[in-house]
Amino acid sequence: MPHLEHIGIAVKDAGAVAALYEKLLGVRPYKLETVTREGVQTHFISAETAKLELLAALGADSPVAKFLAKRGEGLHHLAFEVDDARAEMDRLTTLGFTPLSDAPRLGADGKLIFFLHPKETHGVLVEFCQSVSAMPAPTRVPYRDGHLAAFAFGSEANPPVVLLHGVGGSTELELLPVLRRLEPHFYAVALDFAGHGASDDFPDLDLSGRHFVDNARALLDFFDLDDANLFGFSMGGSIALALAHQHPARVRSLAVHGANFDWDARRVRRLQSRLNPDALARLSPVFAERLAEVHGAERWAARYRRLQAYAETLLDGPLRTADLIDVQQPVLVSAHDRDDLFPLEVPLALHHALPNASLALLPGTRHALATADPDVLAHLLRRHFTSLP
Ligand code: CMX
Repeated sequence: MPHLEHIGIAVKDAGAVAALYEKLLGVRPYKLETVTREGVQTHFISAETAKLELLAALGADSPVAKFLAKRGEGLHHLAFEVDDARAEMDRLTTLGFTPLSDAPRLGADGKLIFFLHPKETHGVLVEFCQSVSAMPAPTRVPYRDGHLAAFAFGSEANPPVVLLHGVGGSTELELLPVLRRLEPHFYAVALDFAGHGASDDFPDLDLSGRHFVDNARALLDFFDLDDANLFGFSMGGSIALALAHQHPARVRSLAVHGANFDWDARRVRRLQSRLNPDALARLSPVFAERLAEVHGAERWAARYRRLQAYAETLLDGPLRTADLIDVQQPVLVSAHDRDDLFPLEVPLALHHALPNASLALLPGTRHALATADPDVLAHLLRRHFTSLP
């Protein structure tokens, strides 16, 4: 069922209207985006169940300029989010509507959009939109003799959250849906670890948990983040815990999903078999194709082989069970209840070992962040990170 994604409001002076909504709702715009093709500059304000999109005209040809001249400031359109804009357009055309474009086109906020004329919809311009969430250009964080890639979302005025992906994953592969949901409320910065995603390979480095902790510390330094909230999936969760243990003053609170801290030879072997590129290409060809898109066609298999070697280092990782008692920050431990890599005992034991932990189990059978409902996960994270004193 489509939901109301945003309400477009035509404005003459976006600054004045933003100041008004700050008085009314206590929130400032979290994003400003120019969409030249639509002739608009947009300020986005989060109003919880939907966004407000303040639309200012870029020039006299803009549909918004025409609207303002004819009708003055006010409600410009309602936008409903659908899973598939093209299919929705076809459905509505069959019902006799005439969409304003031949095909959905790229609008603001990573959305494919199309409109129905207000003459067909009782005087209100109606937009349908589909999230396509293209990756923004990475920020290149200098690290050793190369660069790590980071992706920043939302307003710097909001509380910071740093997101860390799992082994063999990346921001693009695992974190994007959650990032988009945190964007209105946080300054959300995600890191691609060395040898992952858009980061460099650092071939001279023998990858280990210590290096990944150091990657995350470099990110905090570069973005000048103190008192950050951390979210990590799987390996990213262990790295978040180790970072909080080593640099307690820099970490306000943590959330870890599908993280393991207790490695033995059997668990290392299971992880290594998952990182076997030949087996993966055979068993999950679609995922292997995605990996080729994100890491590069030549590179992903080599990167995965290198991570099989990294898995050996987990037996002597940067955080030991005995260290967990010293992680004093509030930690939300979450996992899928039927995770196929780490059994339920793992999050339960982690919850038990941490002095200030809460626990959330999500229904799910796979050790993959992509299978978690991003609305549920983002809701849990937001509650955890904002309910702190
Ligand atoms: N809401 C309600 N009525 C509207 C309207 C709106 N947003 N825009 C125009 N109208 C009304 C006009 O008042 C006019 O009514 P009357 O005939 O009763 O006077 C009628 O529609 C025709 O208006 P027009 O000025 O002749 O405008 P056009 O038909 O040339 O264009 C529209 C209207 C909707 C086709 C055009 O504005 C359009 O293509 N809009 C879609 C694109 C857009 O708005 N982009 C900006 C937002 C982008 C984003 O959200 O990213």
